[in-house]
Parts: sequence; structure tokens; C-alpha cells
Amino acid sequence: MNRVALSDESTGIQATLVIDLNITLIYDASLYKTLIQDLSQNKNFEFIQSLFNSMDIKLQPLSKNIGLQITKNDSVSILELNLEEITNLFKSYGVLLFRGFETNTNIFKQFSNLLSIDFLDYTGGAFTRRVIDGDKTVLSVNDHQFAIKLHGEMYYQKRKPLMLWFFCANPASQGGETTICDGKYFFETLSGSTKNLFSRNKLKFSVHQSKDQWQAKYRIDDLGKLQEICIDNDISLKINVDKSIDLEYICSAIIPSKCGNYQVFINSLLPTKQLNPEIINFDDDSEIPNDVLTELDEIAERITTDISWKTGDILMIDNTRVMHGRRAFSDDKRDIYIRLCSPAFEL
Ligand SMILES: O=C(O)CCC(=O)C(=O)O
Ligand SMILES: [Fe+2]
Repeated sequence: MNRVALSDESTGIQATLVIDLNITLIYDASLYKTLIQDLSQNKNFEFIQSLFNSMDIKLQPLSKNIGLQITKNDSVSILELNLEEITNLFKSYGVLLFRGFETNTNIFKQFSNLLSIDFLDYTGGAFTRRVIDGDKTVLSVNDHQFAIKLHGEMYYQKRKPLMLWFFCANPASQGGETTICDGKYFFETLSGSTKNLFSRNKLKFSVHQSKDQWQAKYRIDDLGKLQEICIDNDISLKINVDKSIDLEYICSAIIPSKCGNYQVFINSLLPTKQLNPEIINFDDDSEIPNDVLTELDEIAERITTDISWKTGDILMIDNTRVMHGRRAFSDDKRDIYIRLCSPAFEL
């Protein structure tokens, strides 16, 4: 047994963790700070202690900017983890990567079912996704091989998933990392003038769809139903004589955090500019200046964390404050699944 003394000078709280010798704890300043904060709020103490005492688990920051990796070295099931404490870690970190657990698509479903509700089938989504094993709530990631810039999932409509799950059935042989980035840190890194620009101007998505296109996208064929969906999503709808439609959705690129204490840069601006530049402008129809887009790309490159997938990895993302994307890849082996949902707990 090892004993590690933890103390928090500001609160005077002291604690001693008893650690089995077979446990590797990566001590990093930010993790240490979080542990101390958690201890001082009496939050994760029991979980951390029980992890340390009973399981061969390693907790490790995903990068200096974001996330926590929870690595298991033997064959205890991921379904045995303490859900309340996973919830607490998710709330503090915004991203959790579970690695080394014995998983498959079914276990991925079971585990995500334990922590989430309201799984979406991606109706109205921008990309093409395959349904996995006949379950419409387990979908492939976007089926192309190109890089996708950072975005919040479905931030082009009001009804968006608050939480995302990813499962790596098979990694790409090269490239194909999923990227993640803290929207709070992104906001803080913006120049003053860009913060100002996005506070004063909202984004406007303007999309034209033929009758066939909207019927396929929303999986409906009547205009009444389409009207309901648009009202529900704050999307303005114009129906043309040939039954093609024009949609407009206006939203801010910067939103307040769920707790209301900080600002978050999270939106679908970058991939829309990358893939369909003509459909996005500011709401007064002015263009988003190129130097601003360059600034966003530079910040993204600087503060993005890559998830280099290993088979069986499960990734849990807070879609209200963490953006994601992916690096390009060129083989057809990559098989990553996504579930879009809400947390089964208060965020
Ligand atoms: O392929 C990935 O890792 C993520 C792609 C993506 O953003 C998505 O499918 O929503
Ligand atoms: Fe995405």
C-alpha cells in the first residue's frame, strides 16, 4: 500500500488516499487540482478512493487543455463503474475517454443507456449516416474520409443533442483521429475584436432544398409535418410553388454555459464554411470576414486535442460546451459509431 497525502491550502482540507501498489496514478498538476477541488466539495472522494482501492484503473488528463482518460488494465466490466461518480467526472471535465475495457457495440449501447436518455435518430441532420445493427440510435460517423473542422453537433437547428457518445469498432490505419476542443477555452482565446463581432452579429444558415431533398432529410412527405418540425426548431420556412423550400436558421456563435457562469464558442460555423460556404453569413447578410475565419482556424489548430482511437474506446462528450471534428484518413477500415442524446442527469 502507498499513502498519498492531499491537502488544499485555501480550505485547509486534508485527506490521505490509500493506494494499492498495482495502481498507476498519473500525477499532473491539473488533475491534482481537480482532485483537490473535488475533495474540498466532498464530491468525488468516495469514487476516487474506491477506484484506487479496488480496481486497476488509471486516471489521466487527455491533454493539457481538456478531458480525462479512464484506463482499465484488467477485465472488469465497464458496466460496473459507479455511475454517480462517472457523472461527476463528466460534469467537471466535459469529455471522458474510456480505454482498455472489454467492449463491443452491445456493451457500448448498454453503457450509454445507463447514463443517457432521448436518443435521436438524426432526422434533419446534415450528413449521411449508416444505421448500425438495425438500431436507429446507433449510427456511423459521417461516411466520408475528409477532415471535418470543429463543431457542435447539429448546431444548425434548435433541437440538438446535449450529449454525444462515440465508439471505436475499428480505428483508421493512419489518421482519422476525432478532434475535441473546449468551447470555453476557444472563447477565451479569441481576440477582443472577434469576441465583439460574434456578440453583435448572429450566424444565419440559409438552405434551399428540392422537394425530394427535404422529404429524404426529414423522412416525411407532407408539408404540414415539415411546418411543425420547422416551428419546433425555430427555423423559418418558405415553401415554393414547385414544393422546394427555403430554410433559415439564426443563432449565436457564442452561447452562455449551462451553469450561466461563462461563455462558450460552439456552433457549426467552421465545417459549414468548409463544405457549403454559400449557406452561411451573418444575419444582416454580410459575410464573415476571411481574417476572422483564419483566426478561428489558427486557434482551432493550436488548442485542439486529437483522440487517436484504439479498438473498443468509448468517448463521452458534452455537446453544450465541447466541440468535435476529425482528421482526414484514407483507408476504408475506420469504423466509428455515434449516439446523440441527452444526459440522464442534470448537466
Ligand atoms: O468521424 C468522426 O470522428 C466524427 C465526425 C463527426 O463530426 C460526426 O460524424 O458527427
Ligand atoms: Fe459531428
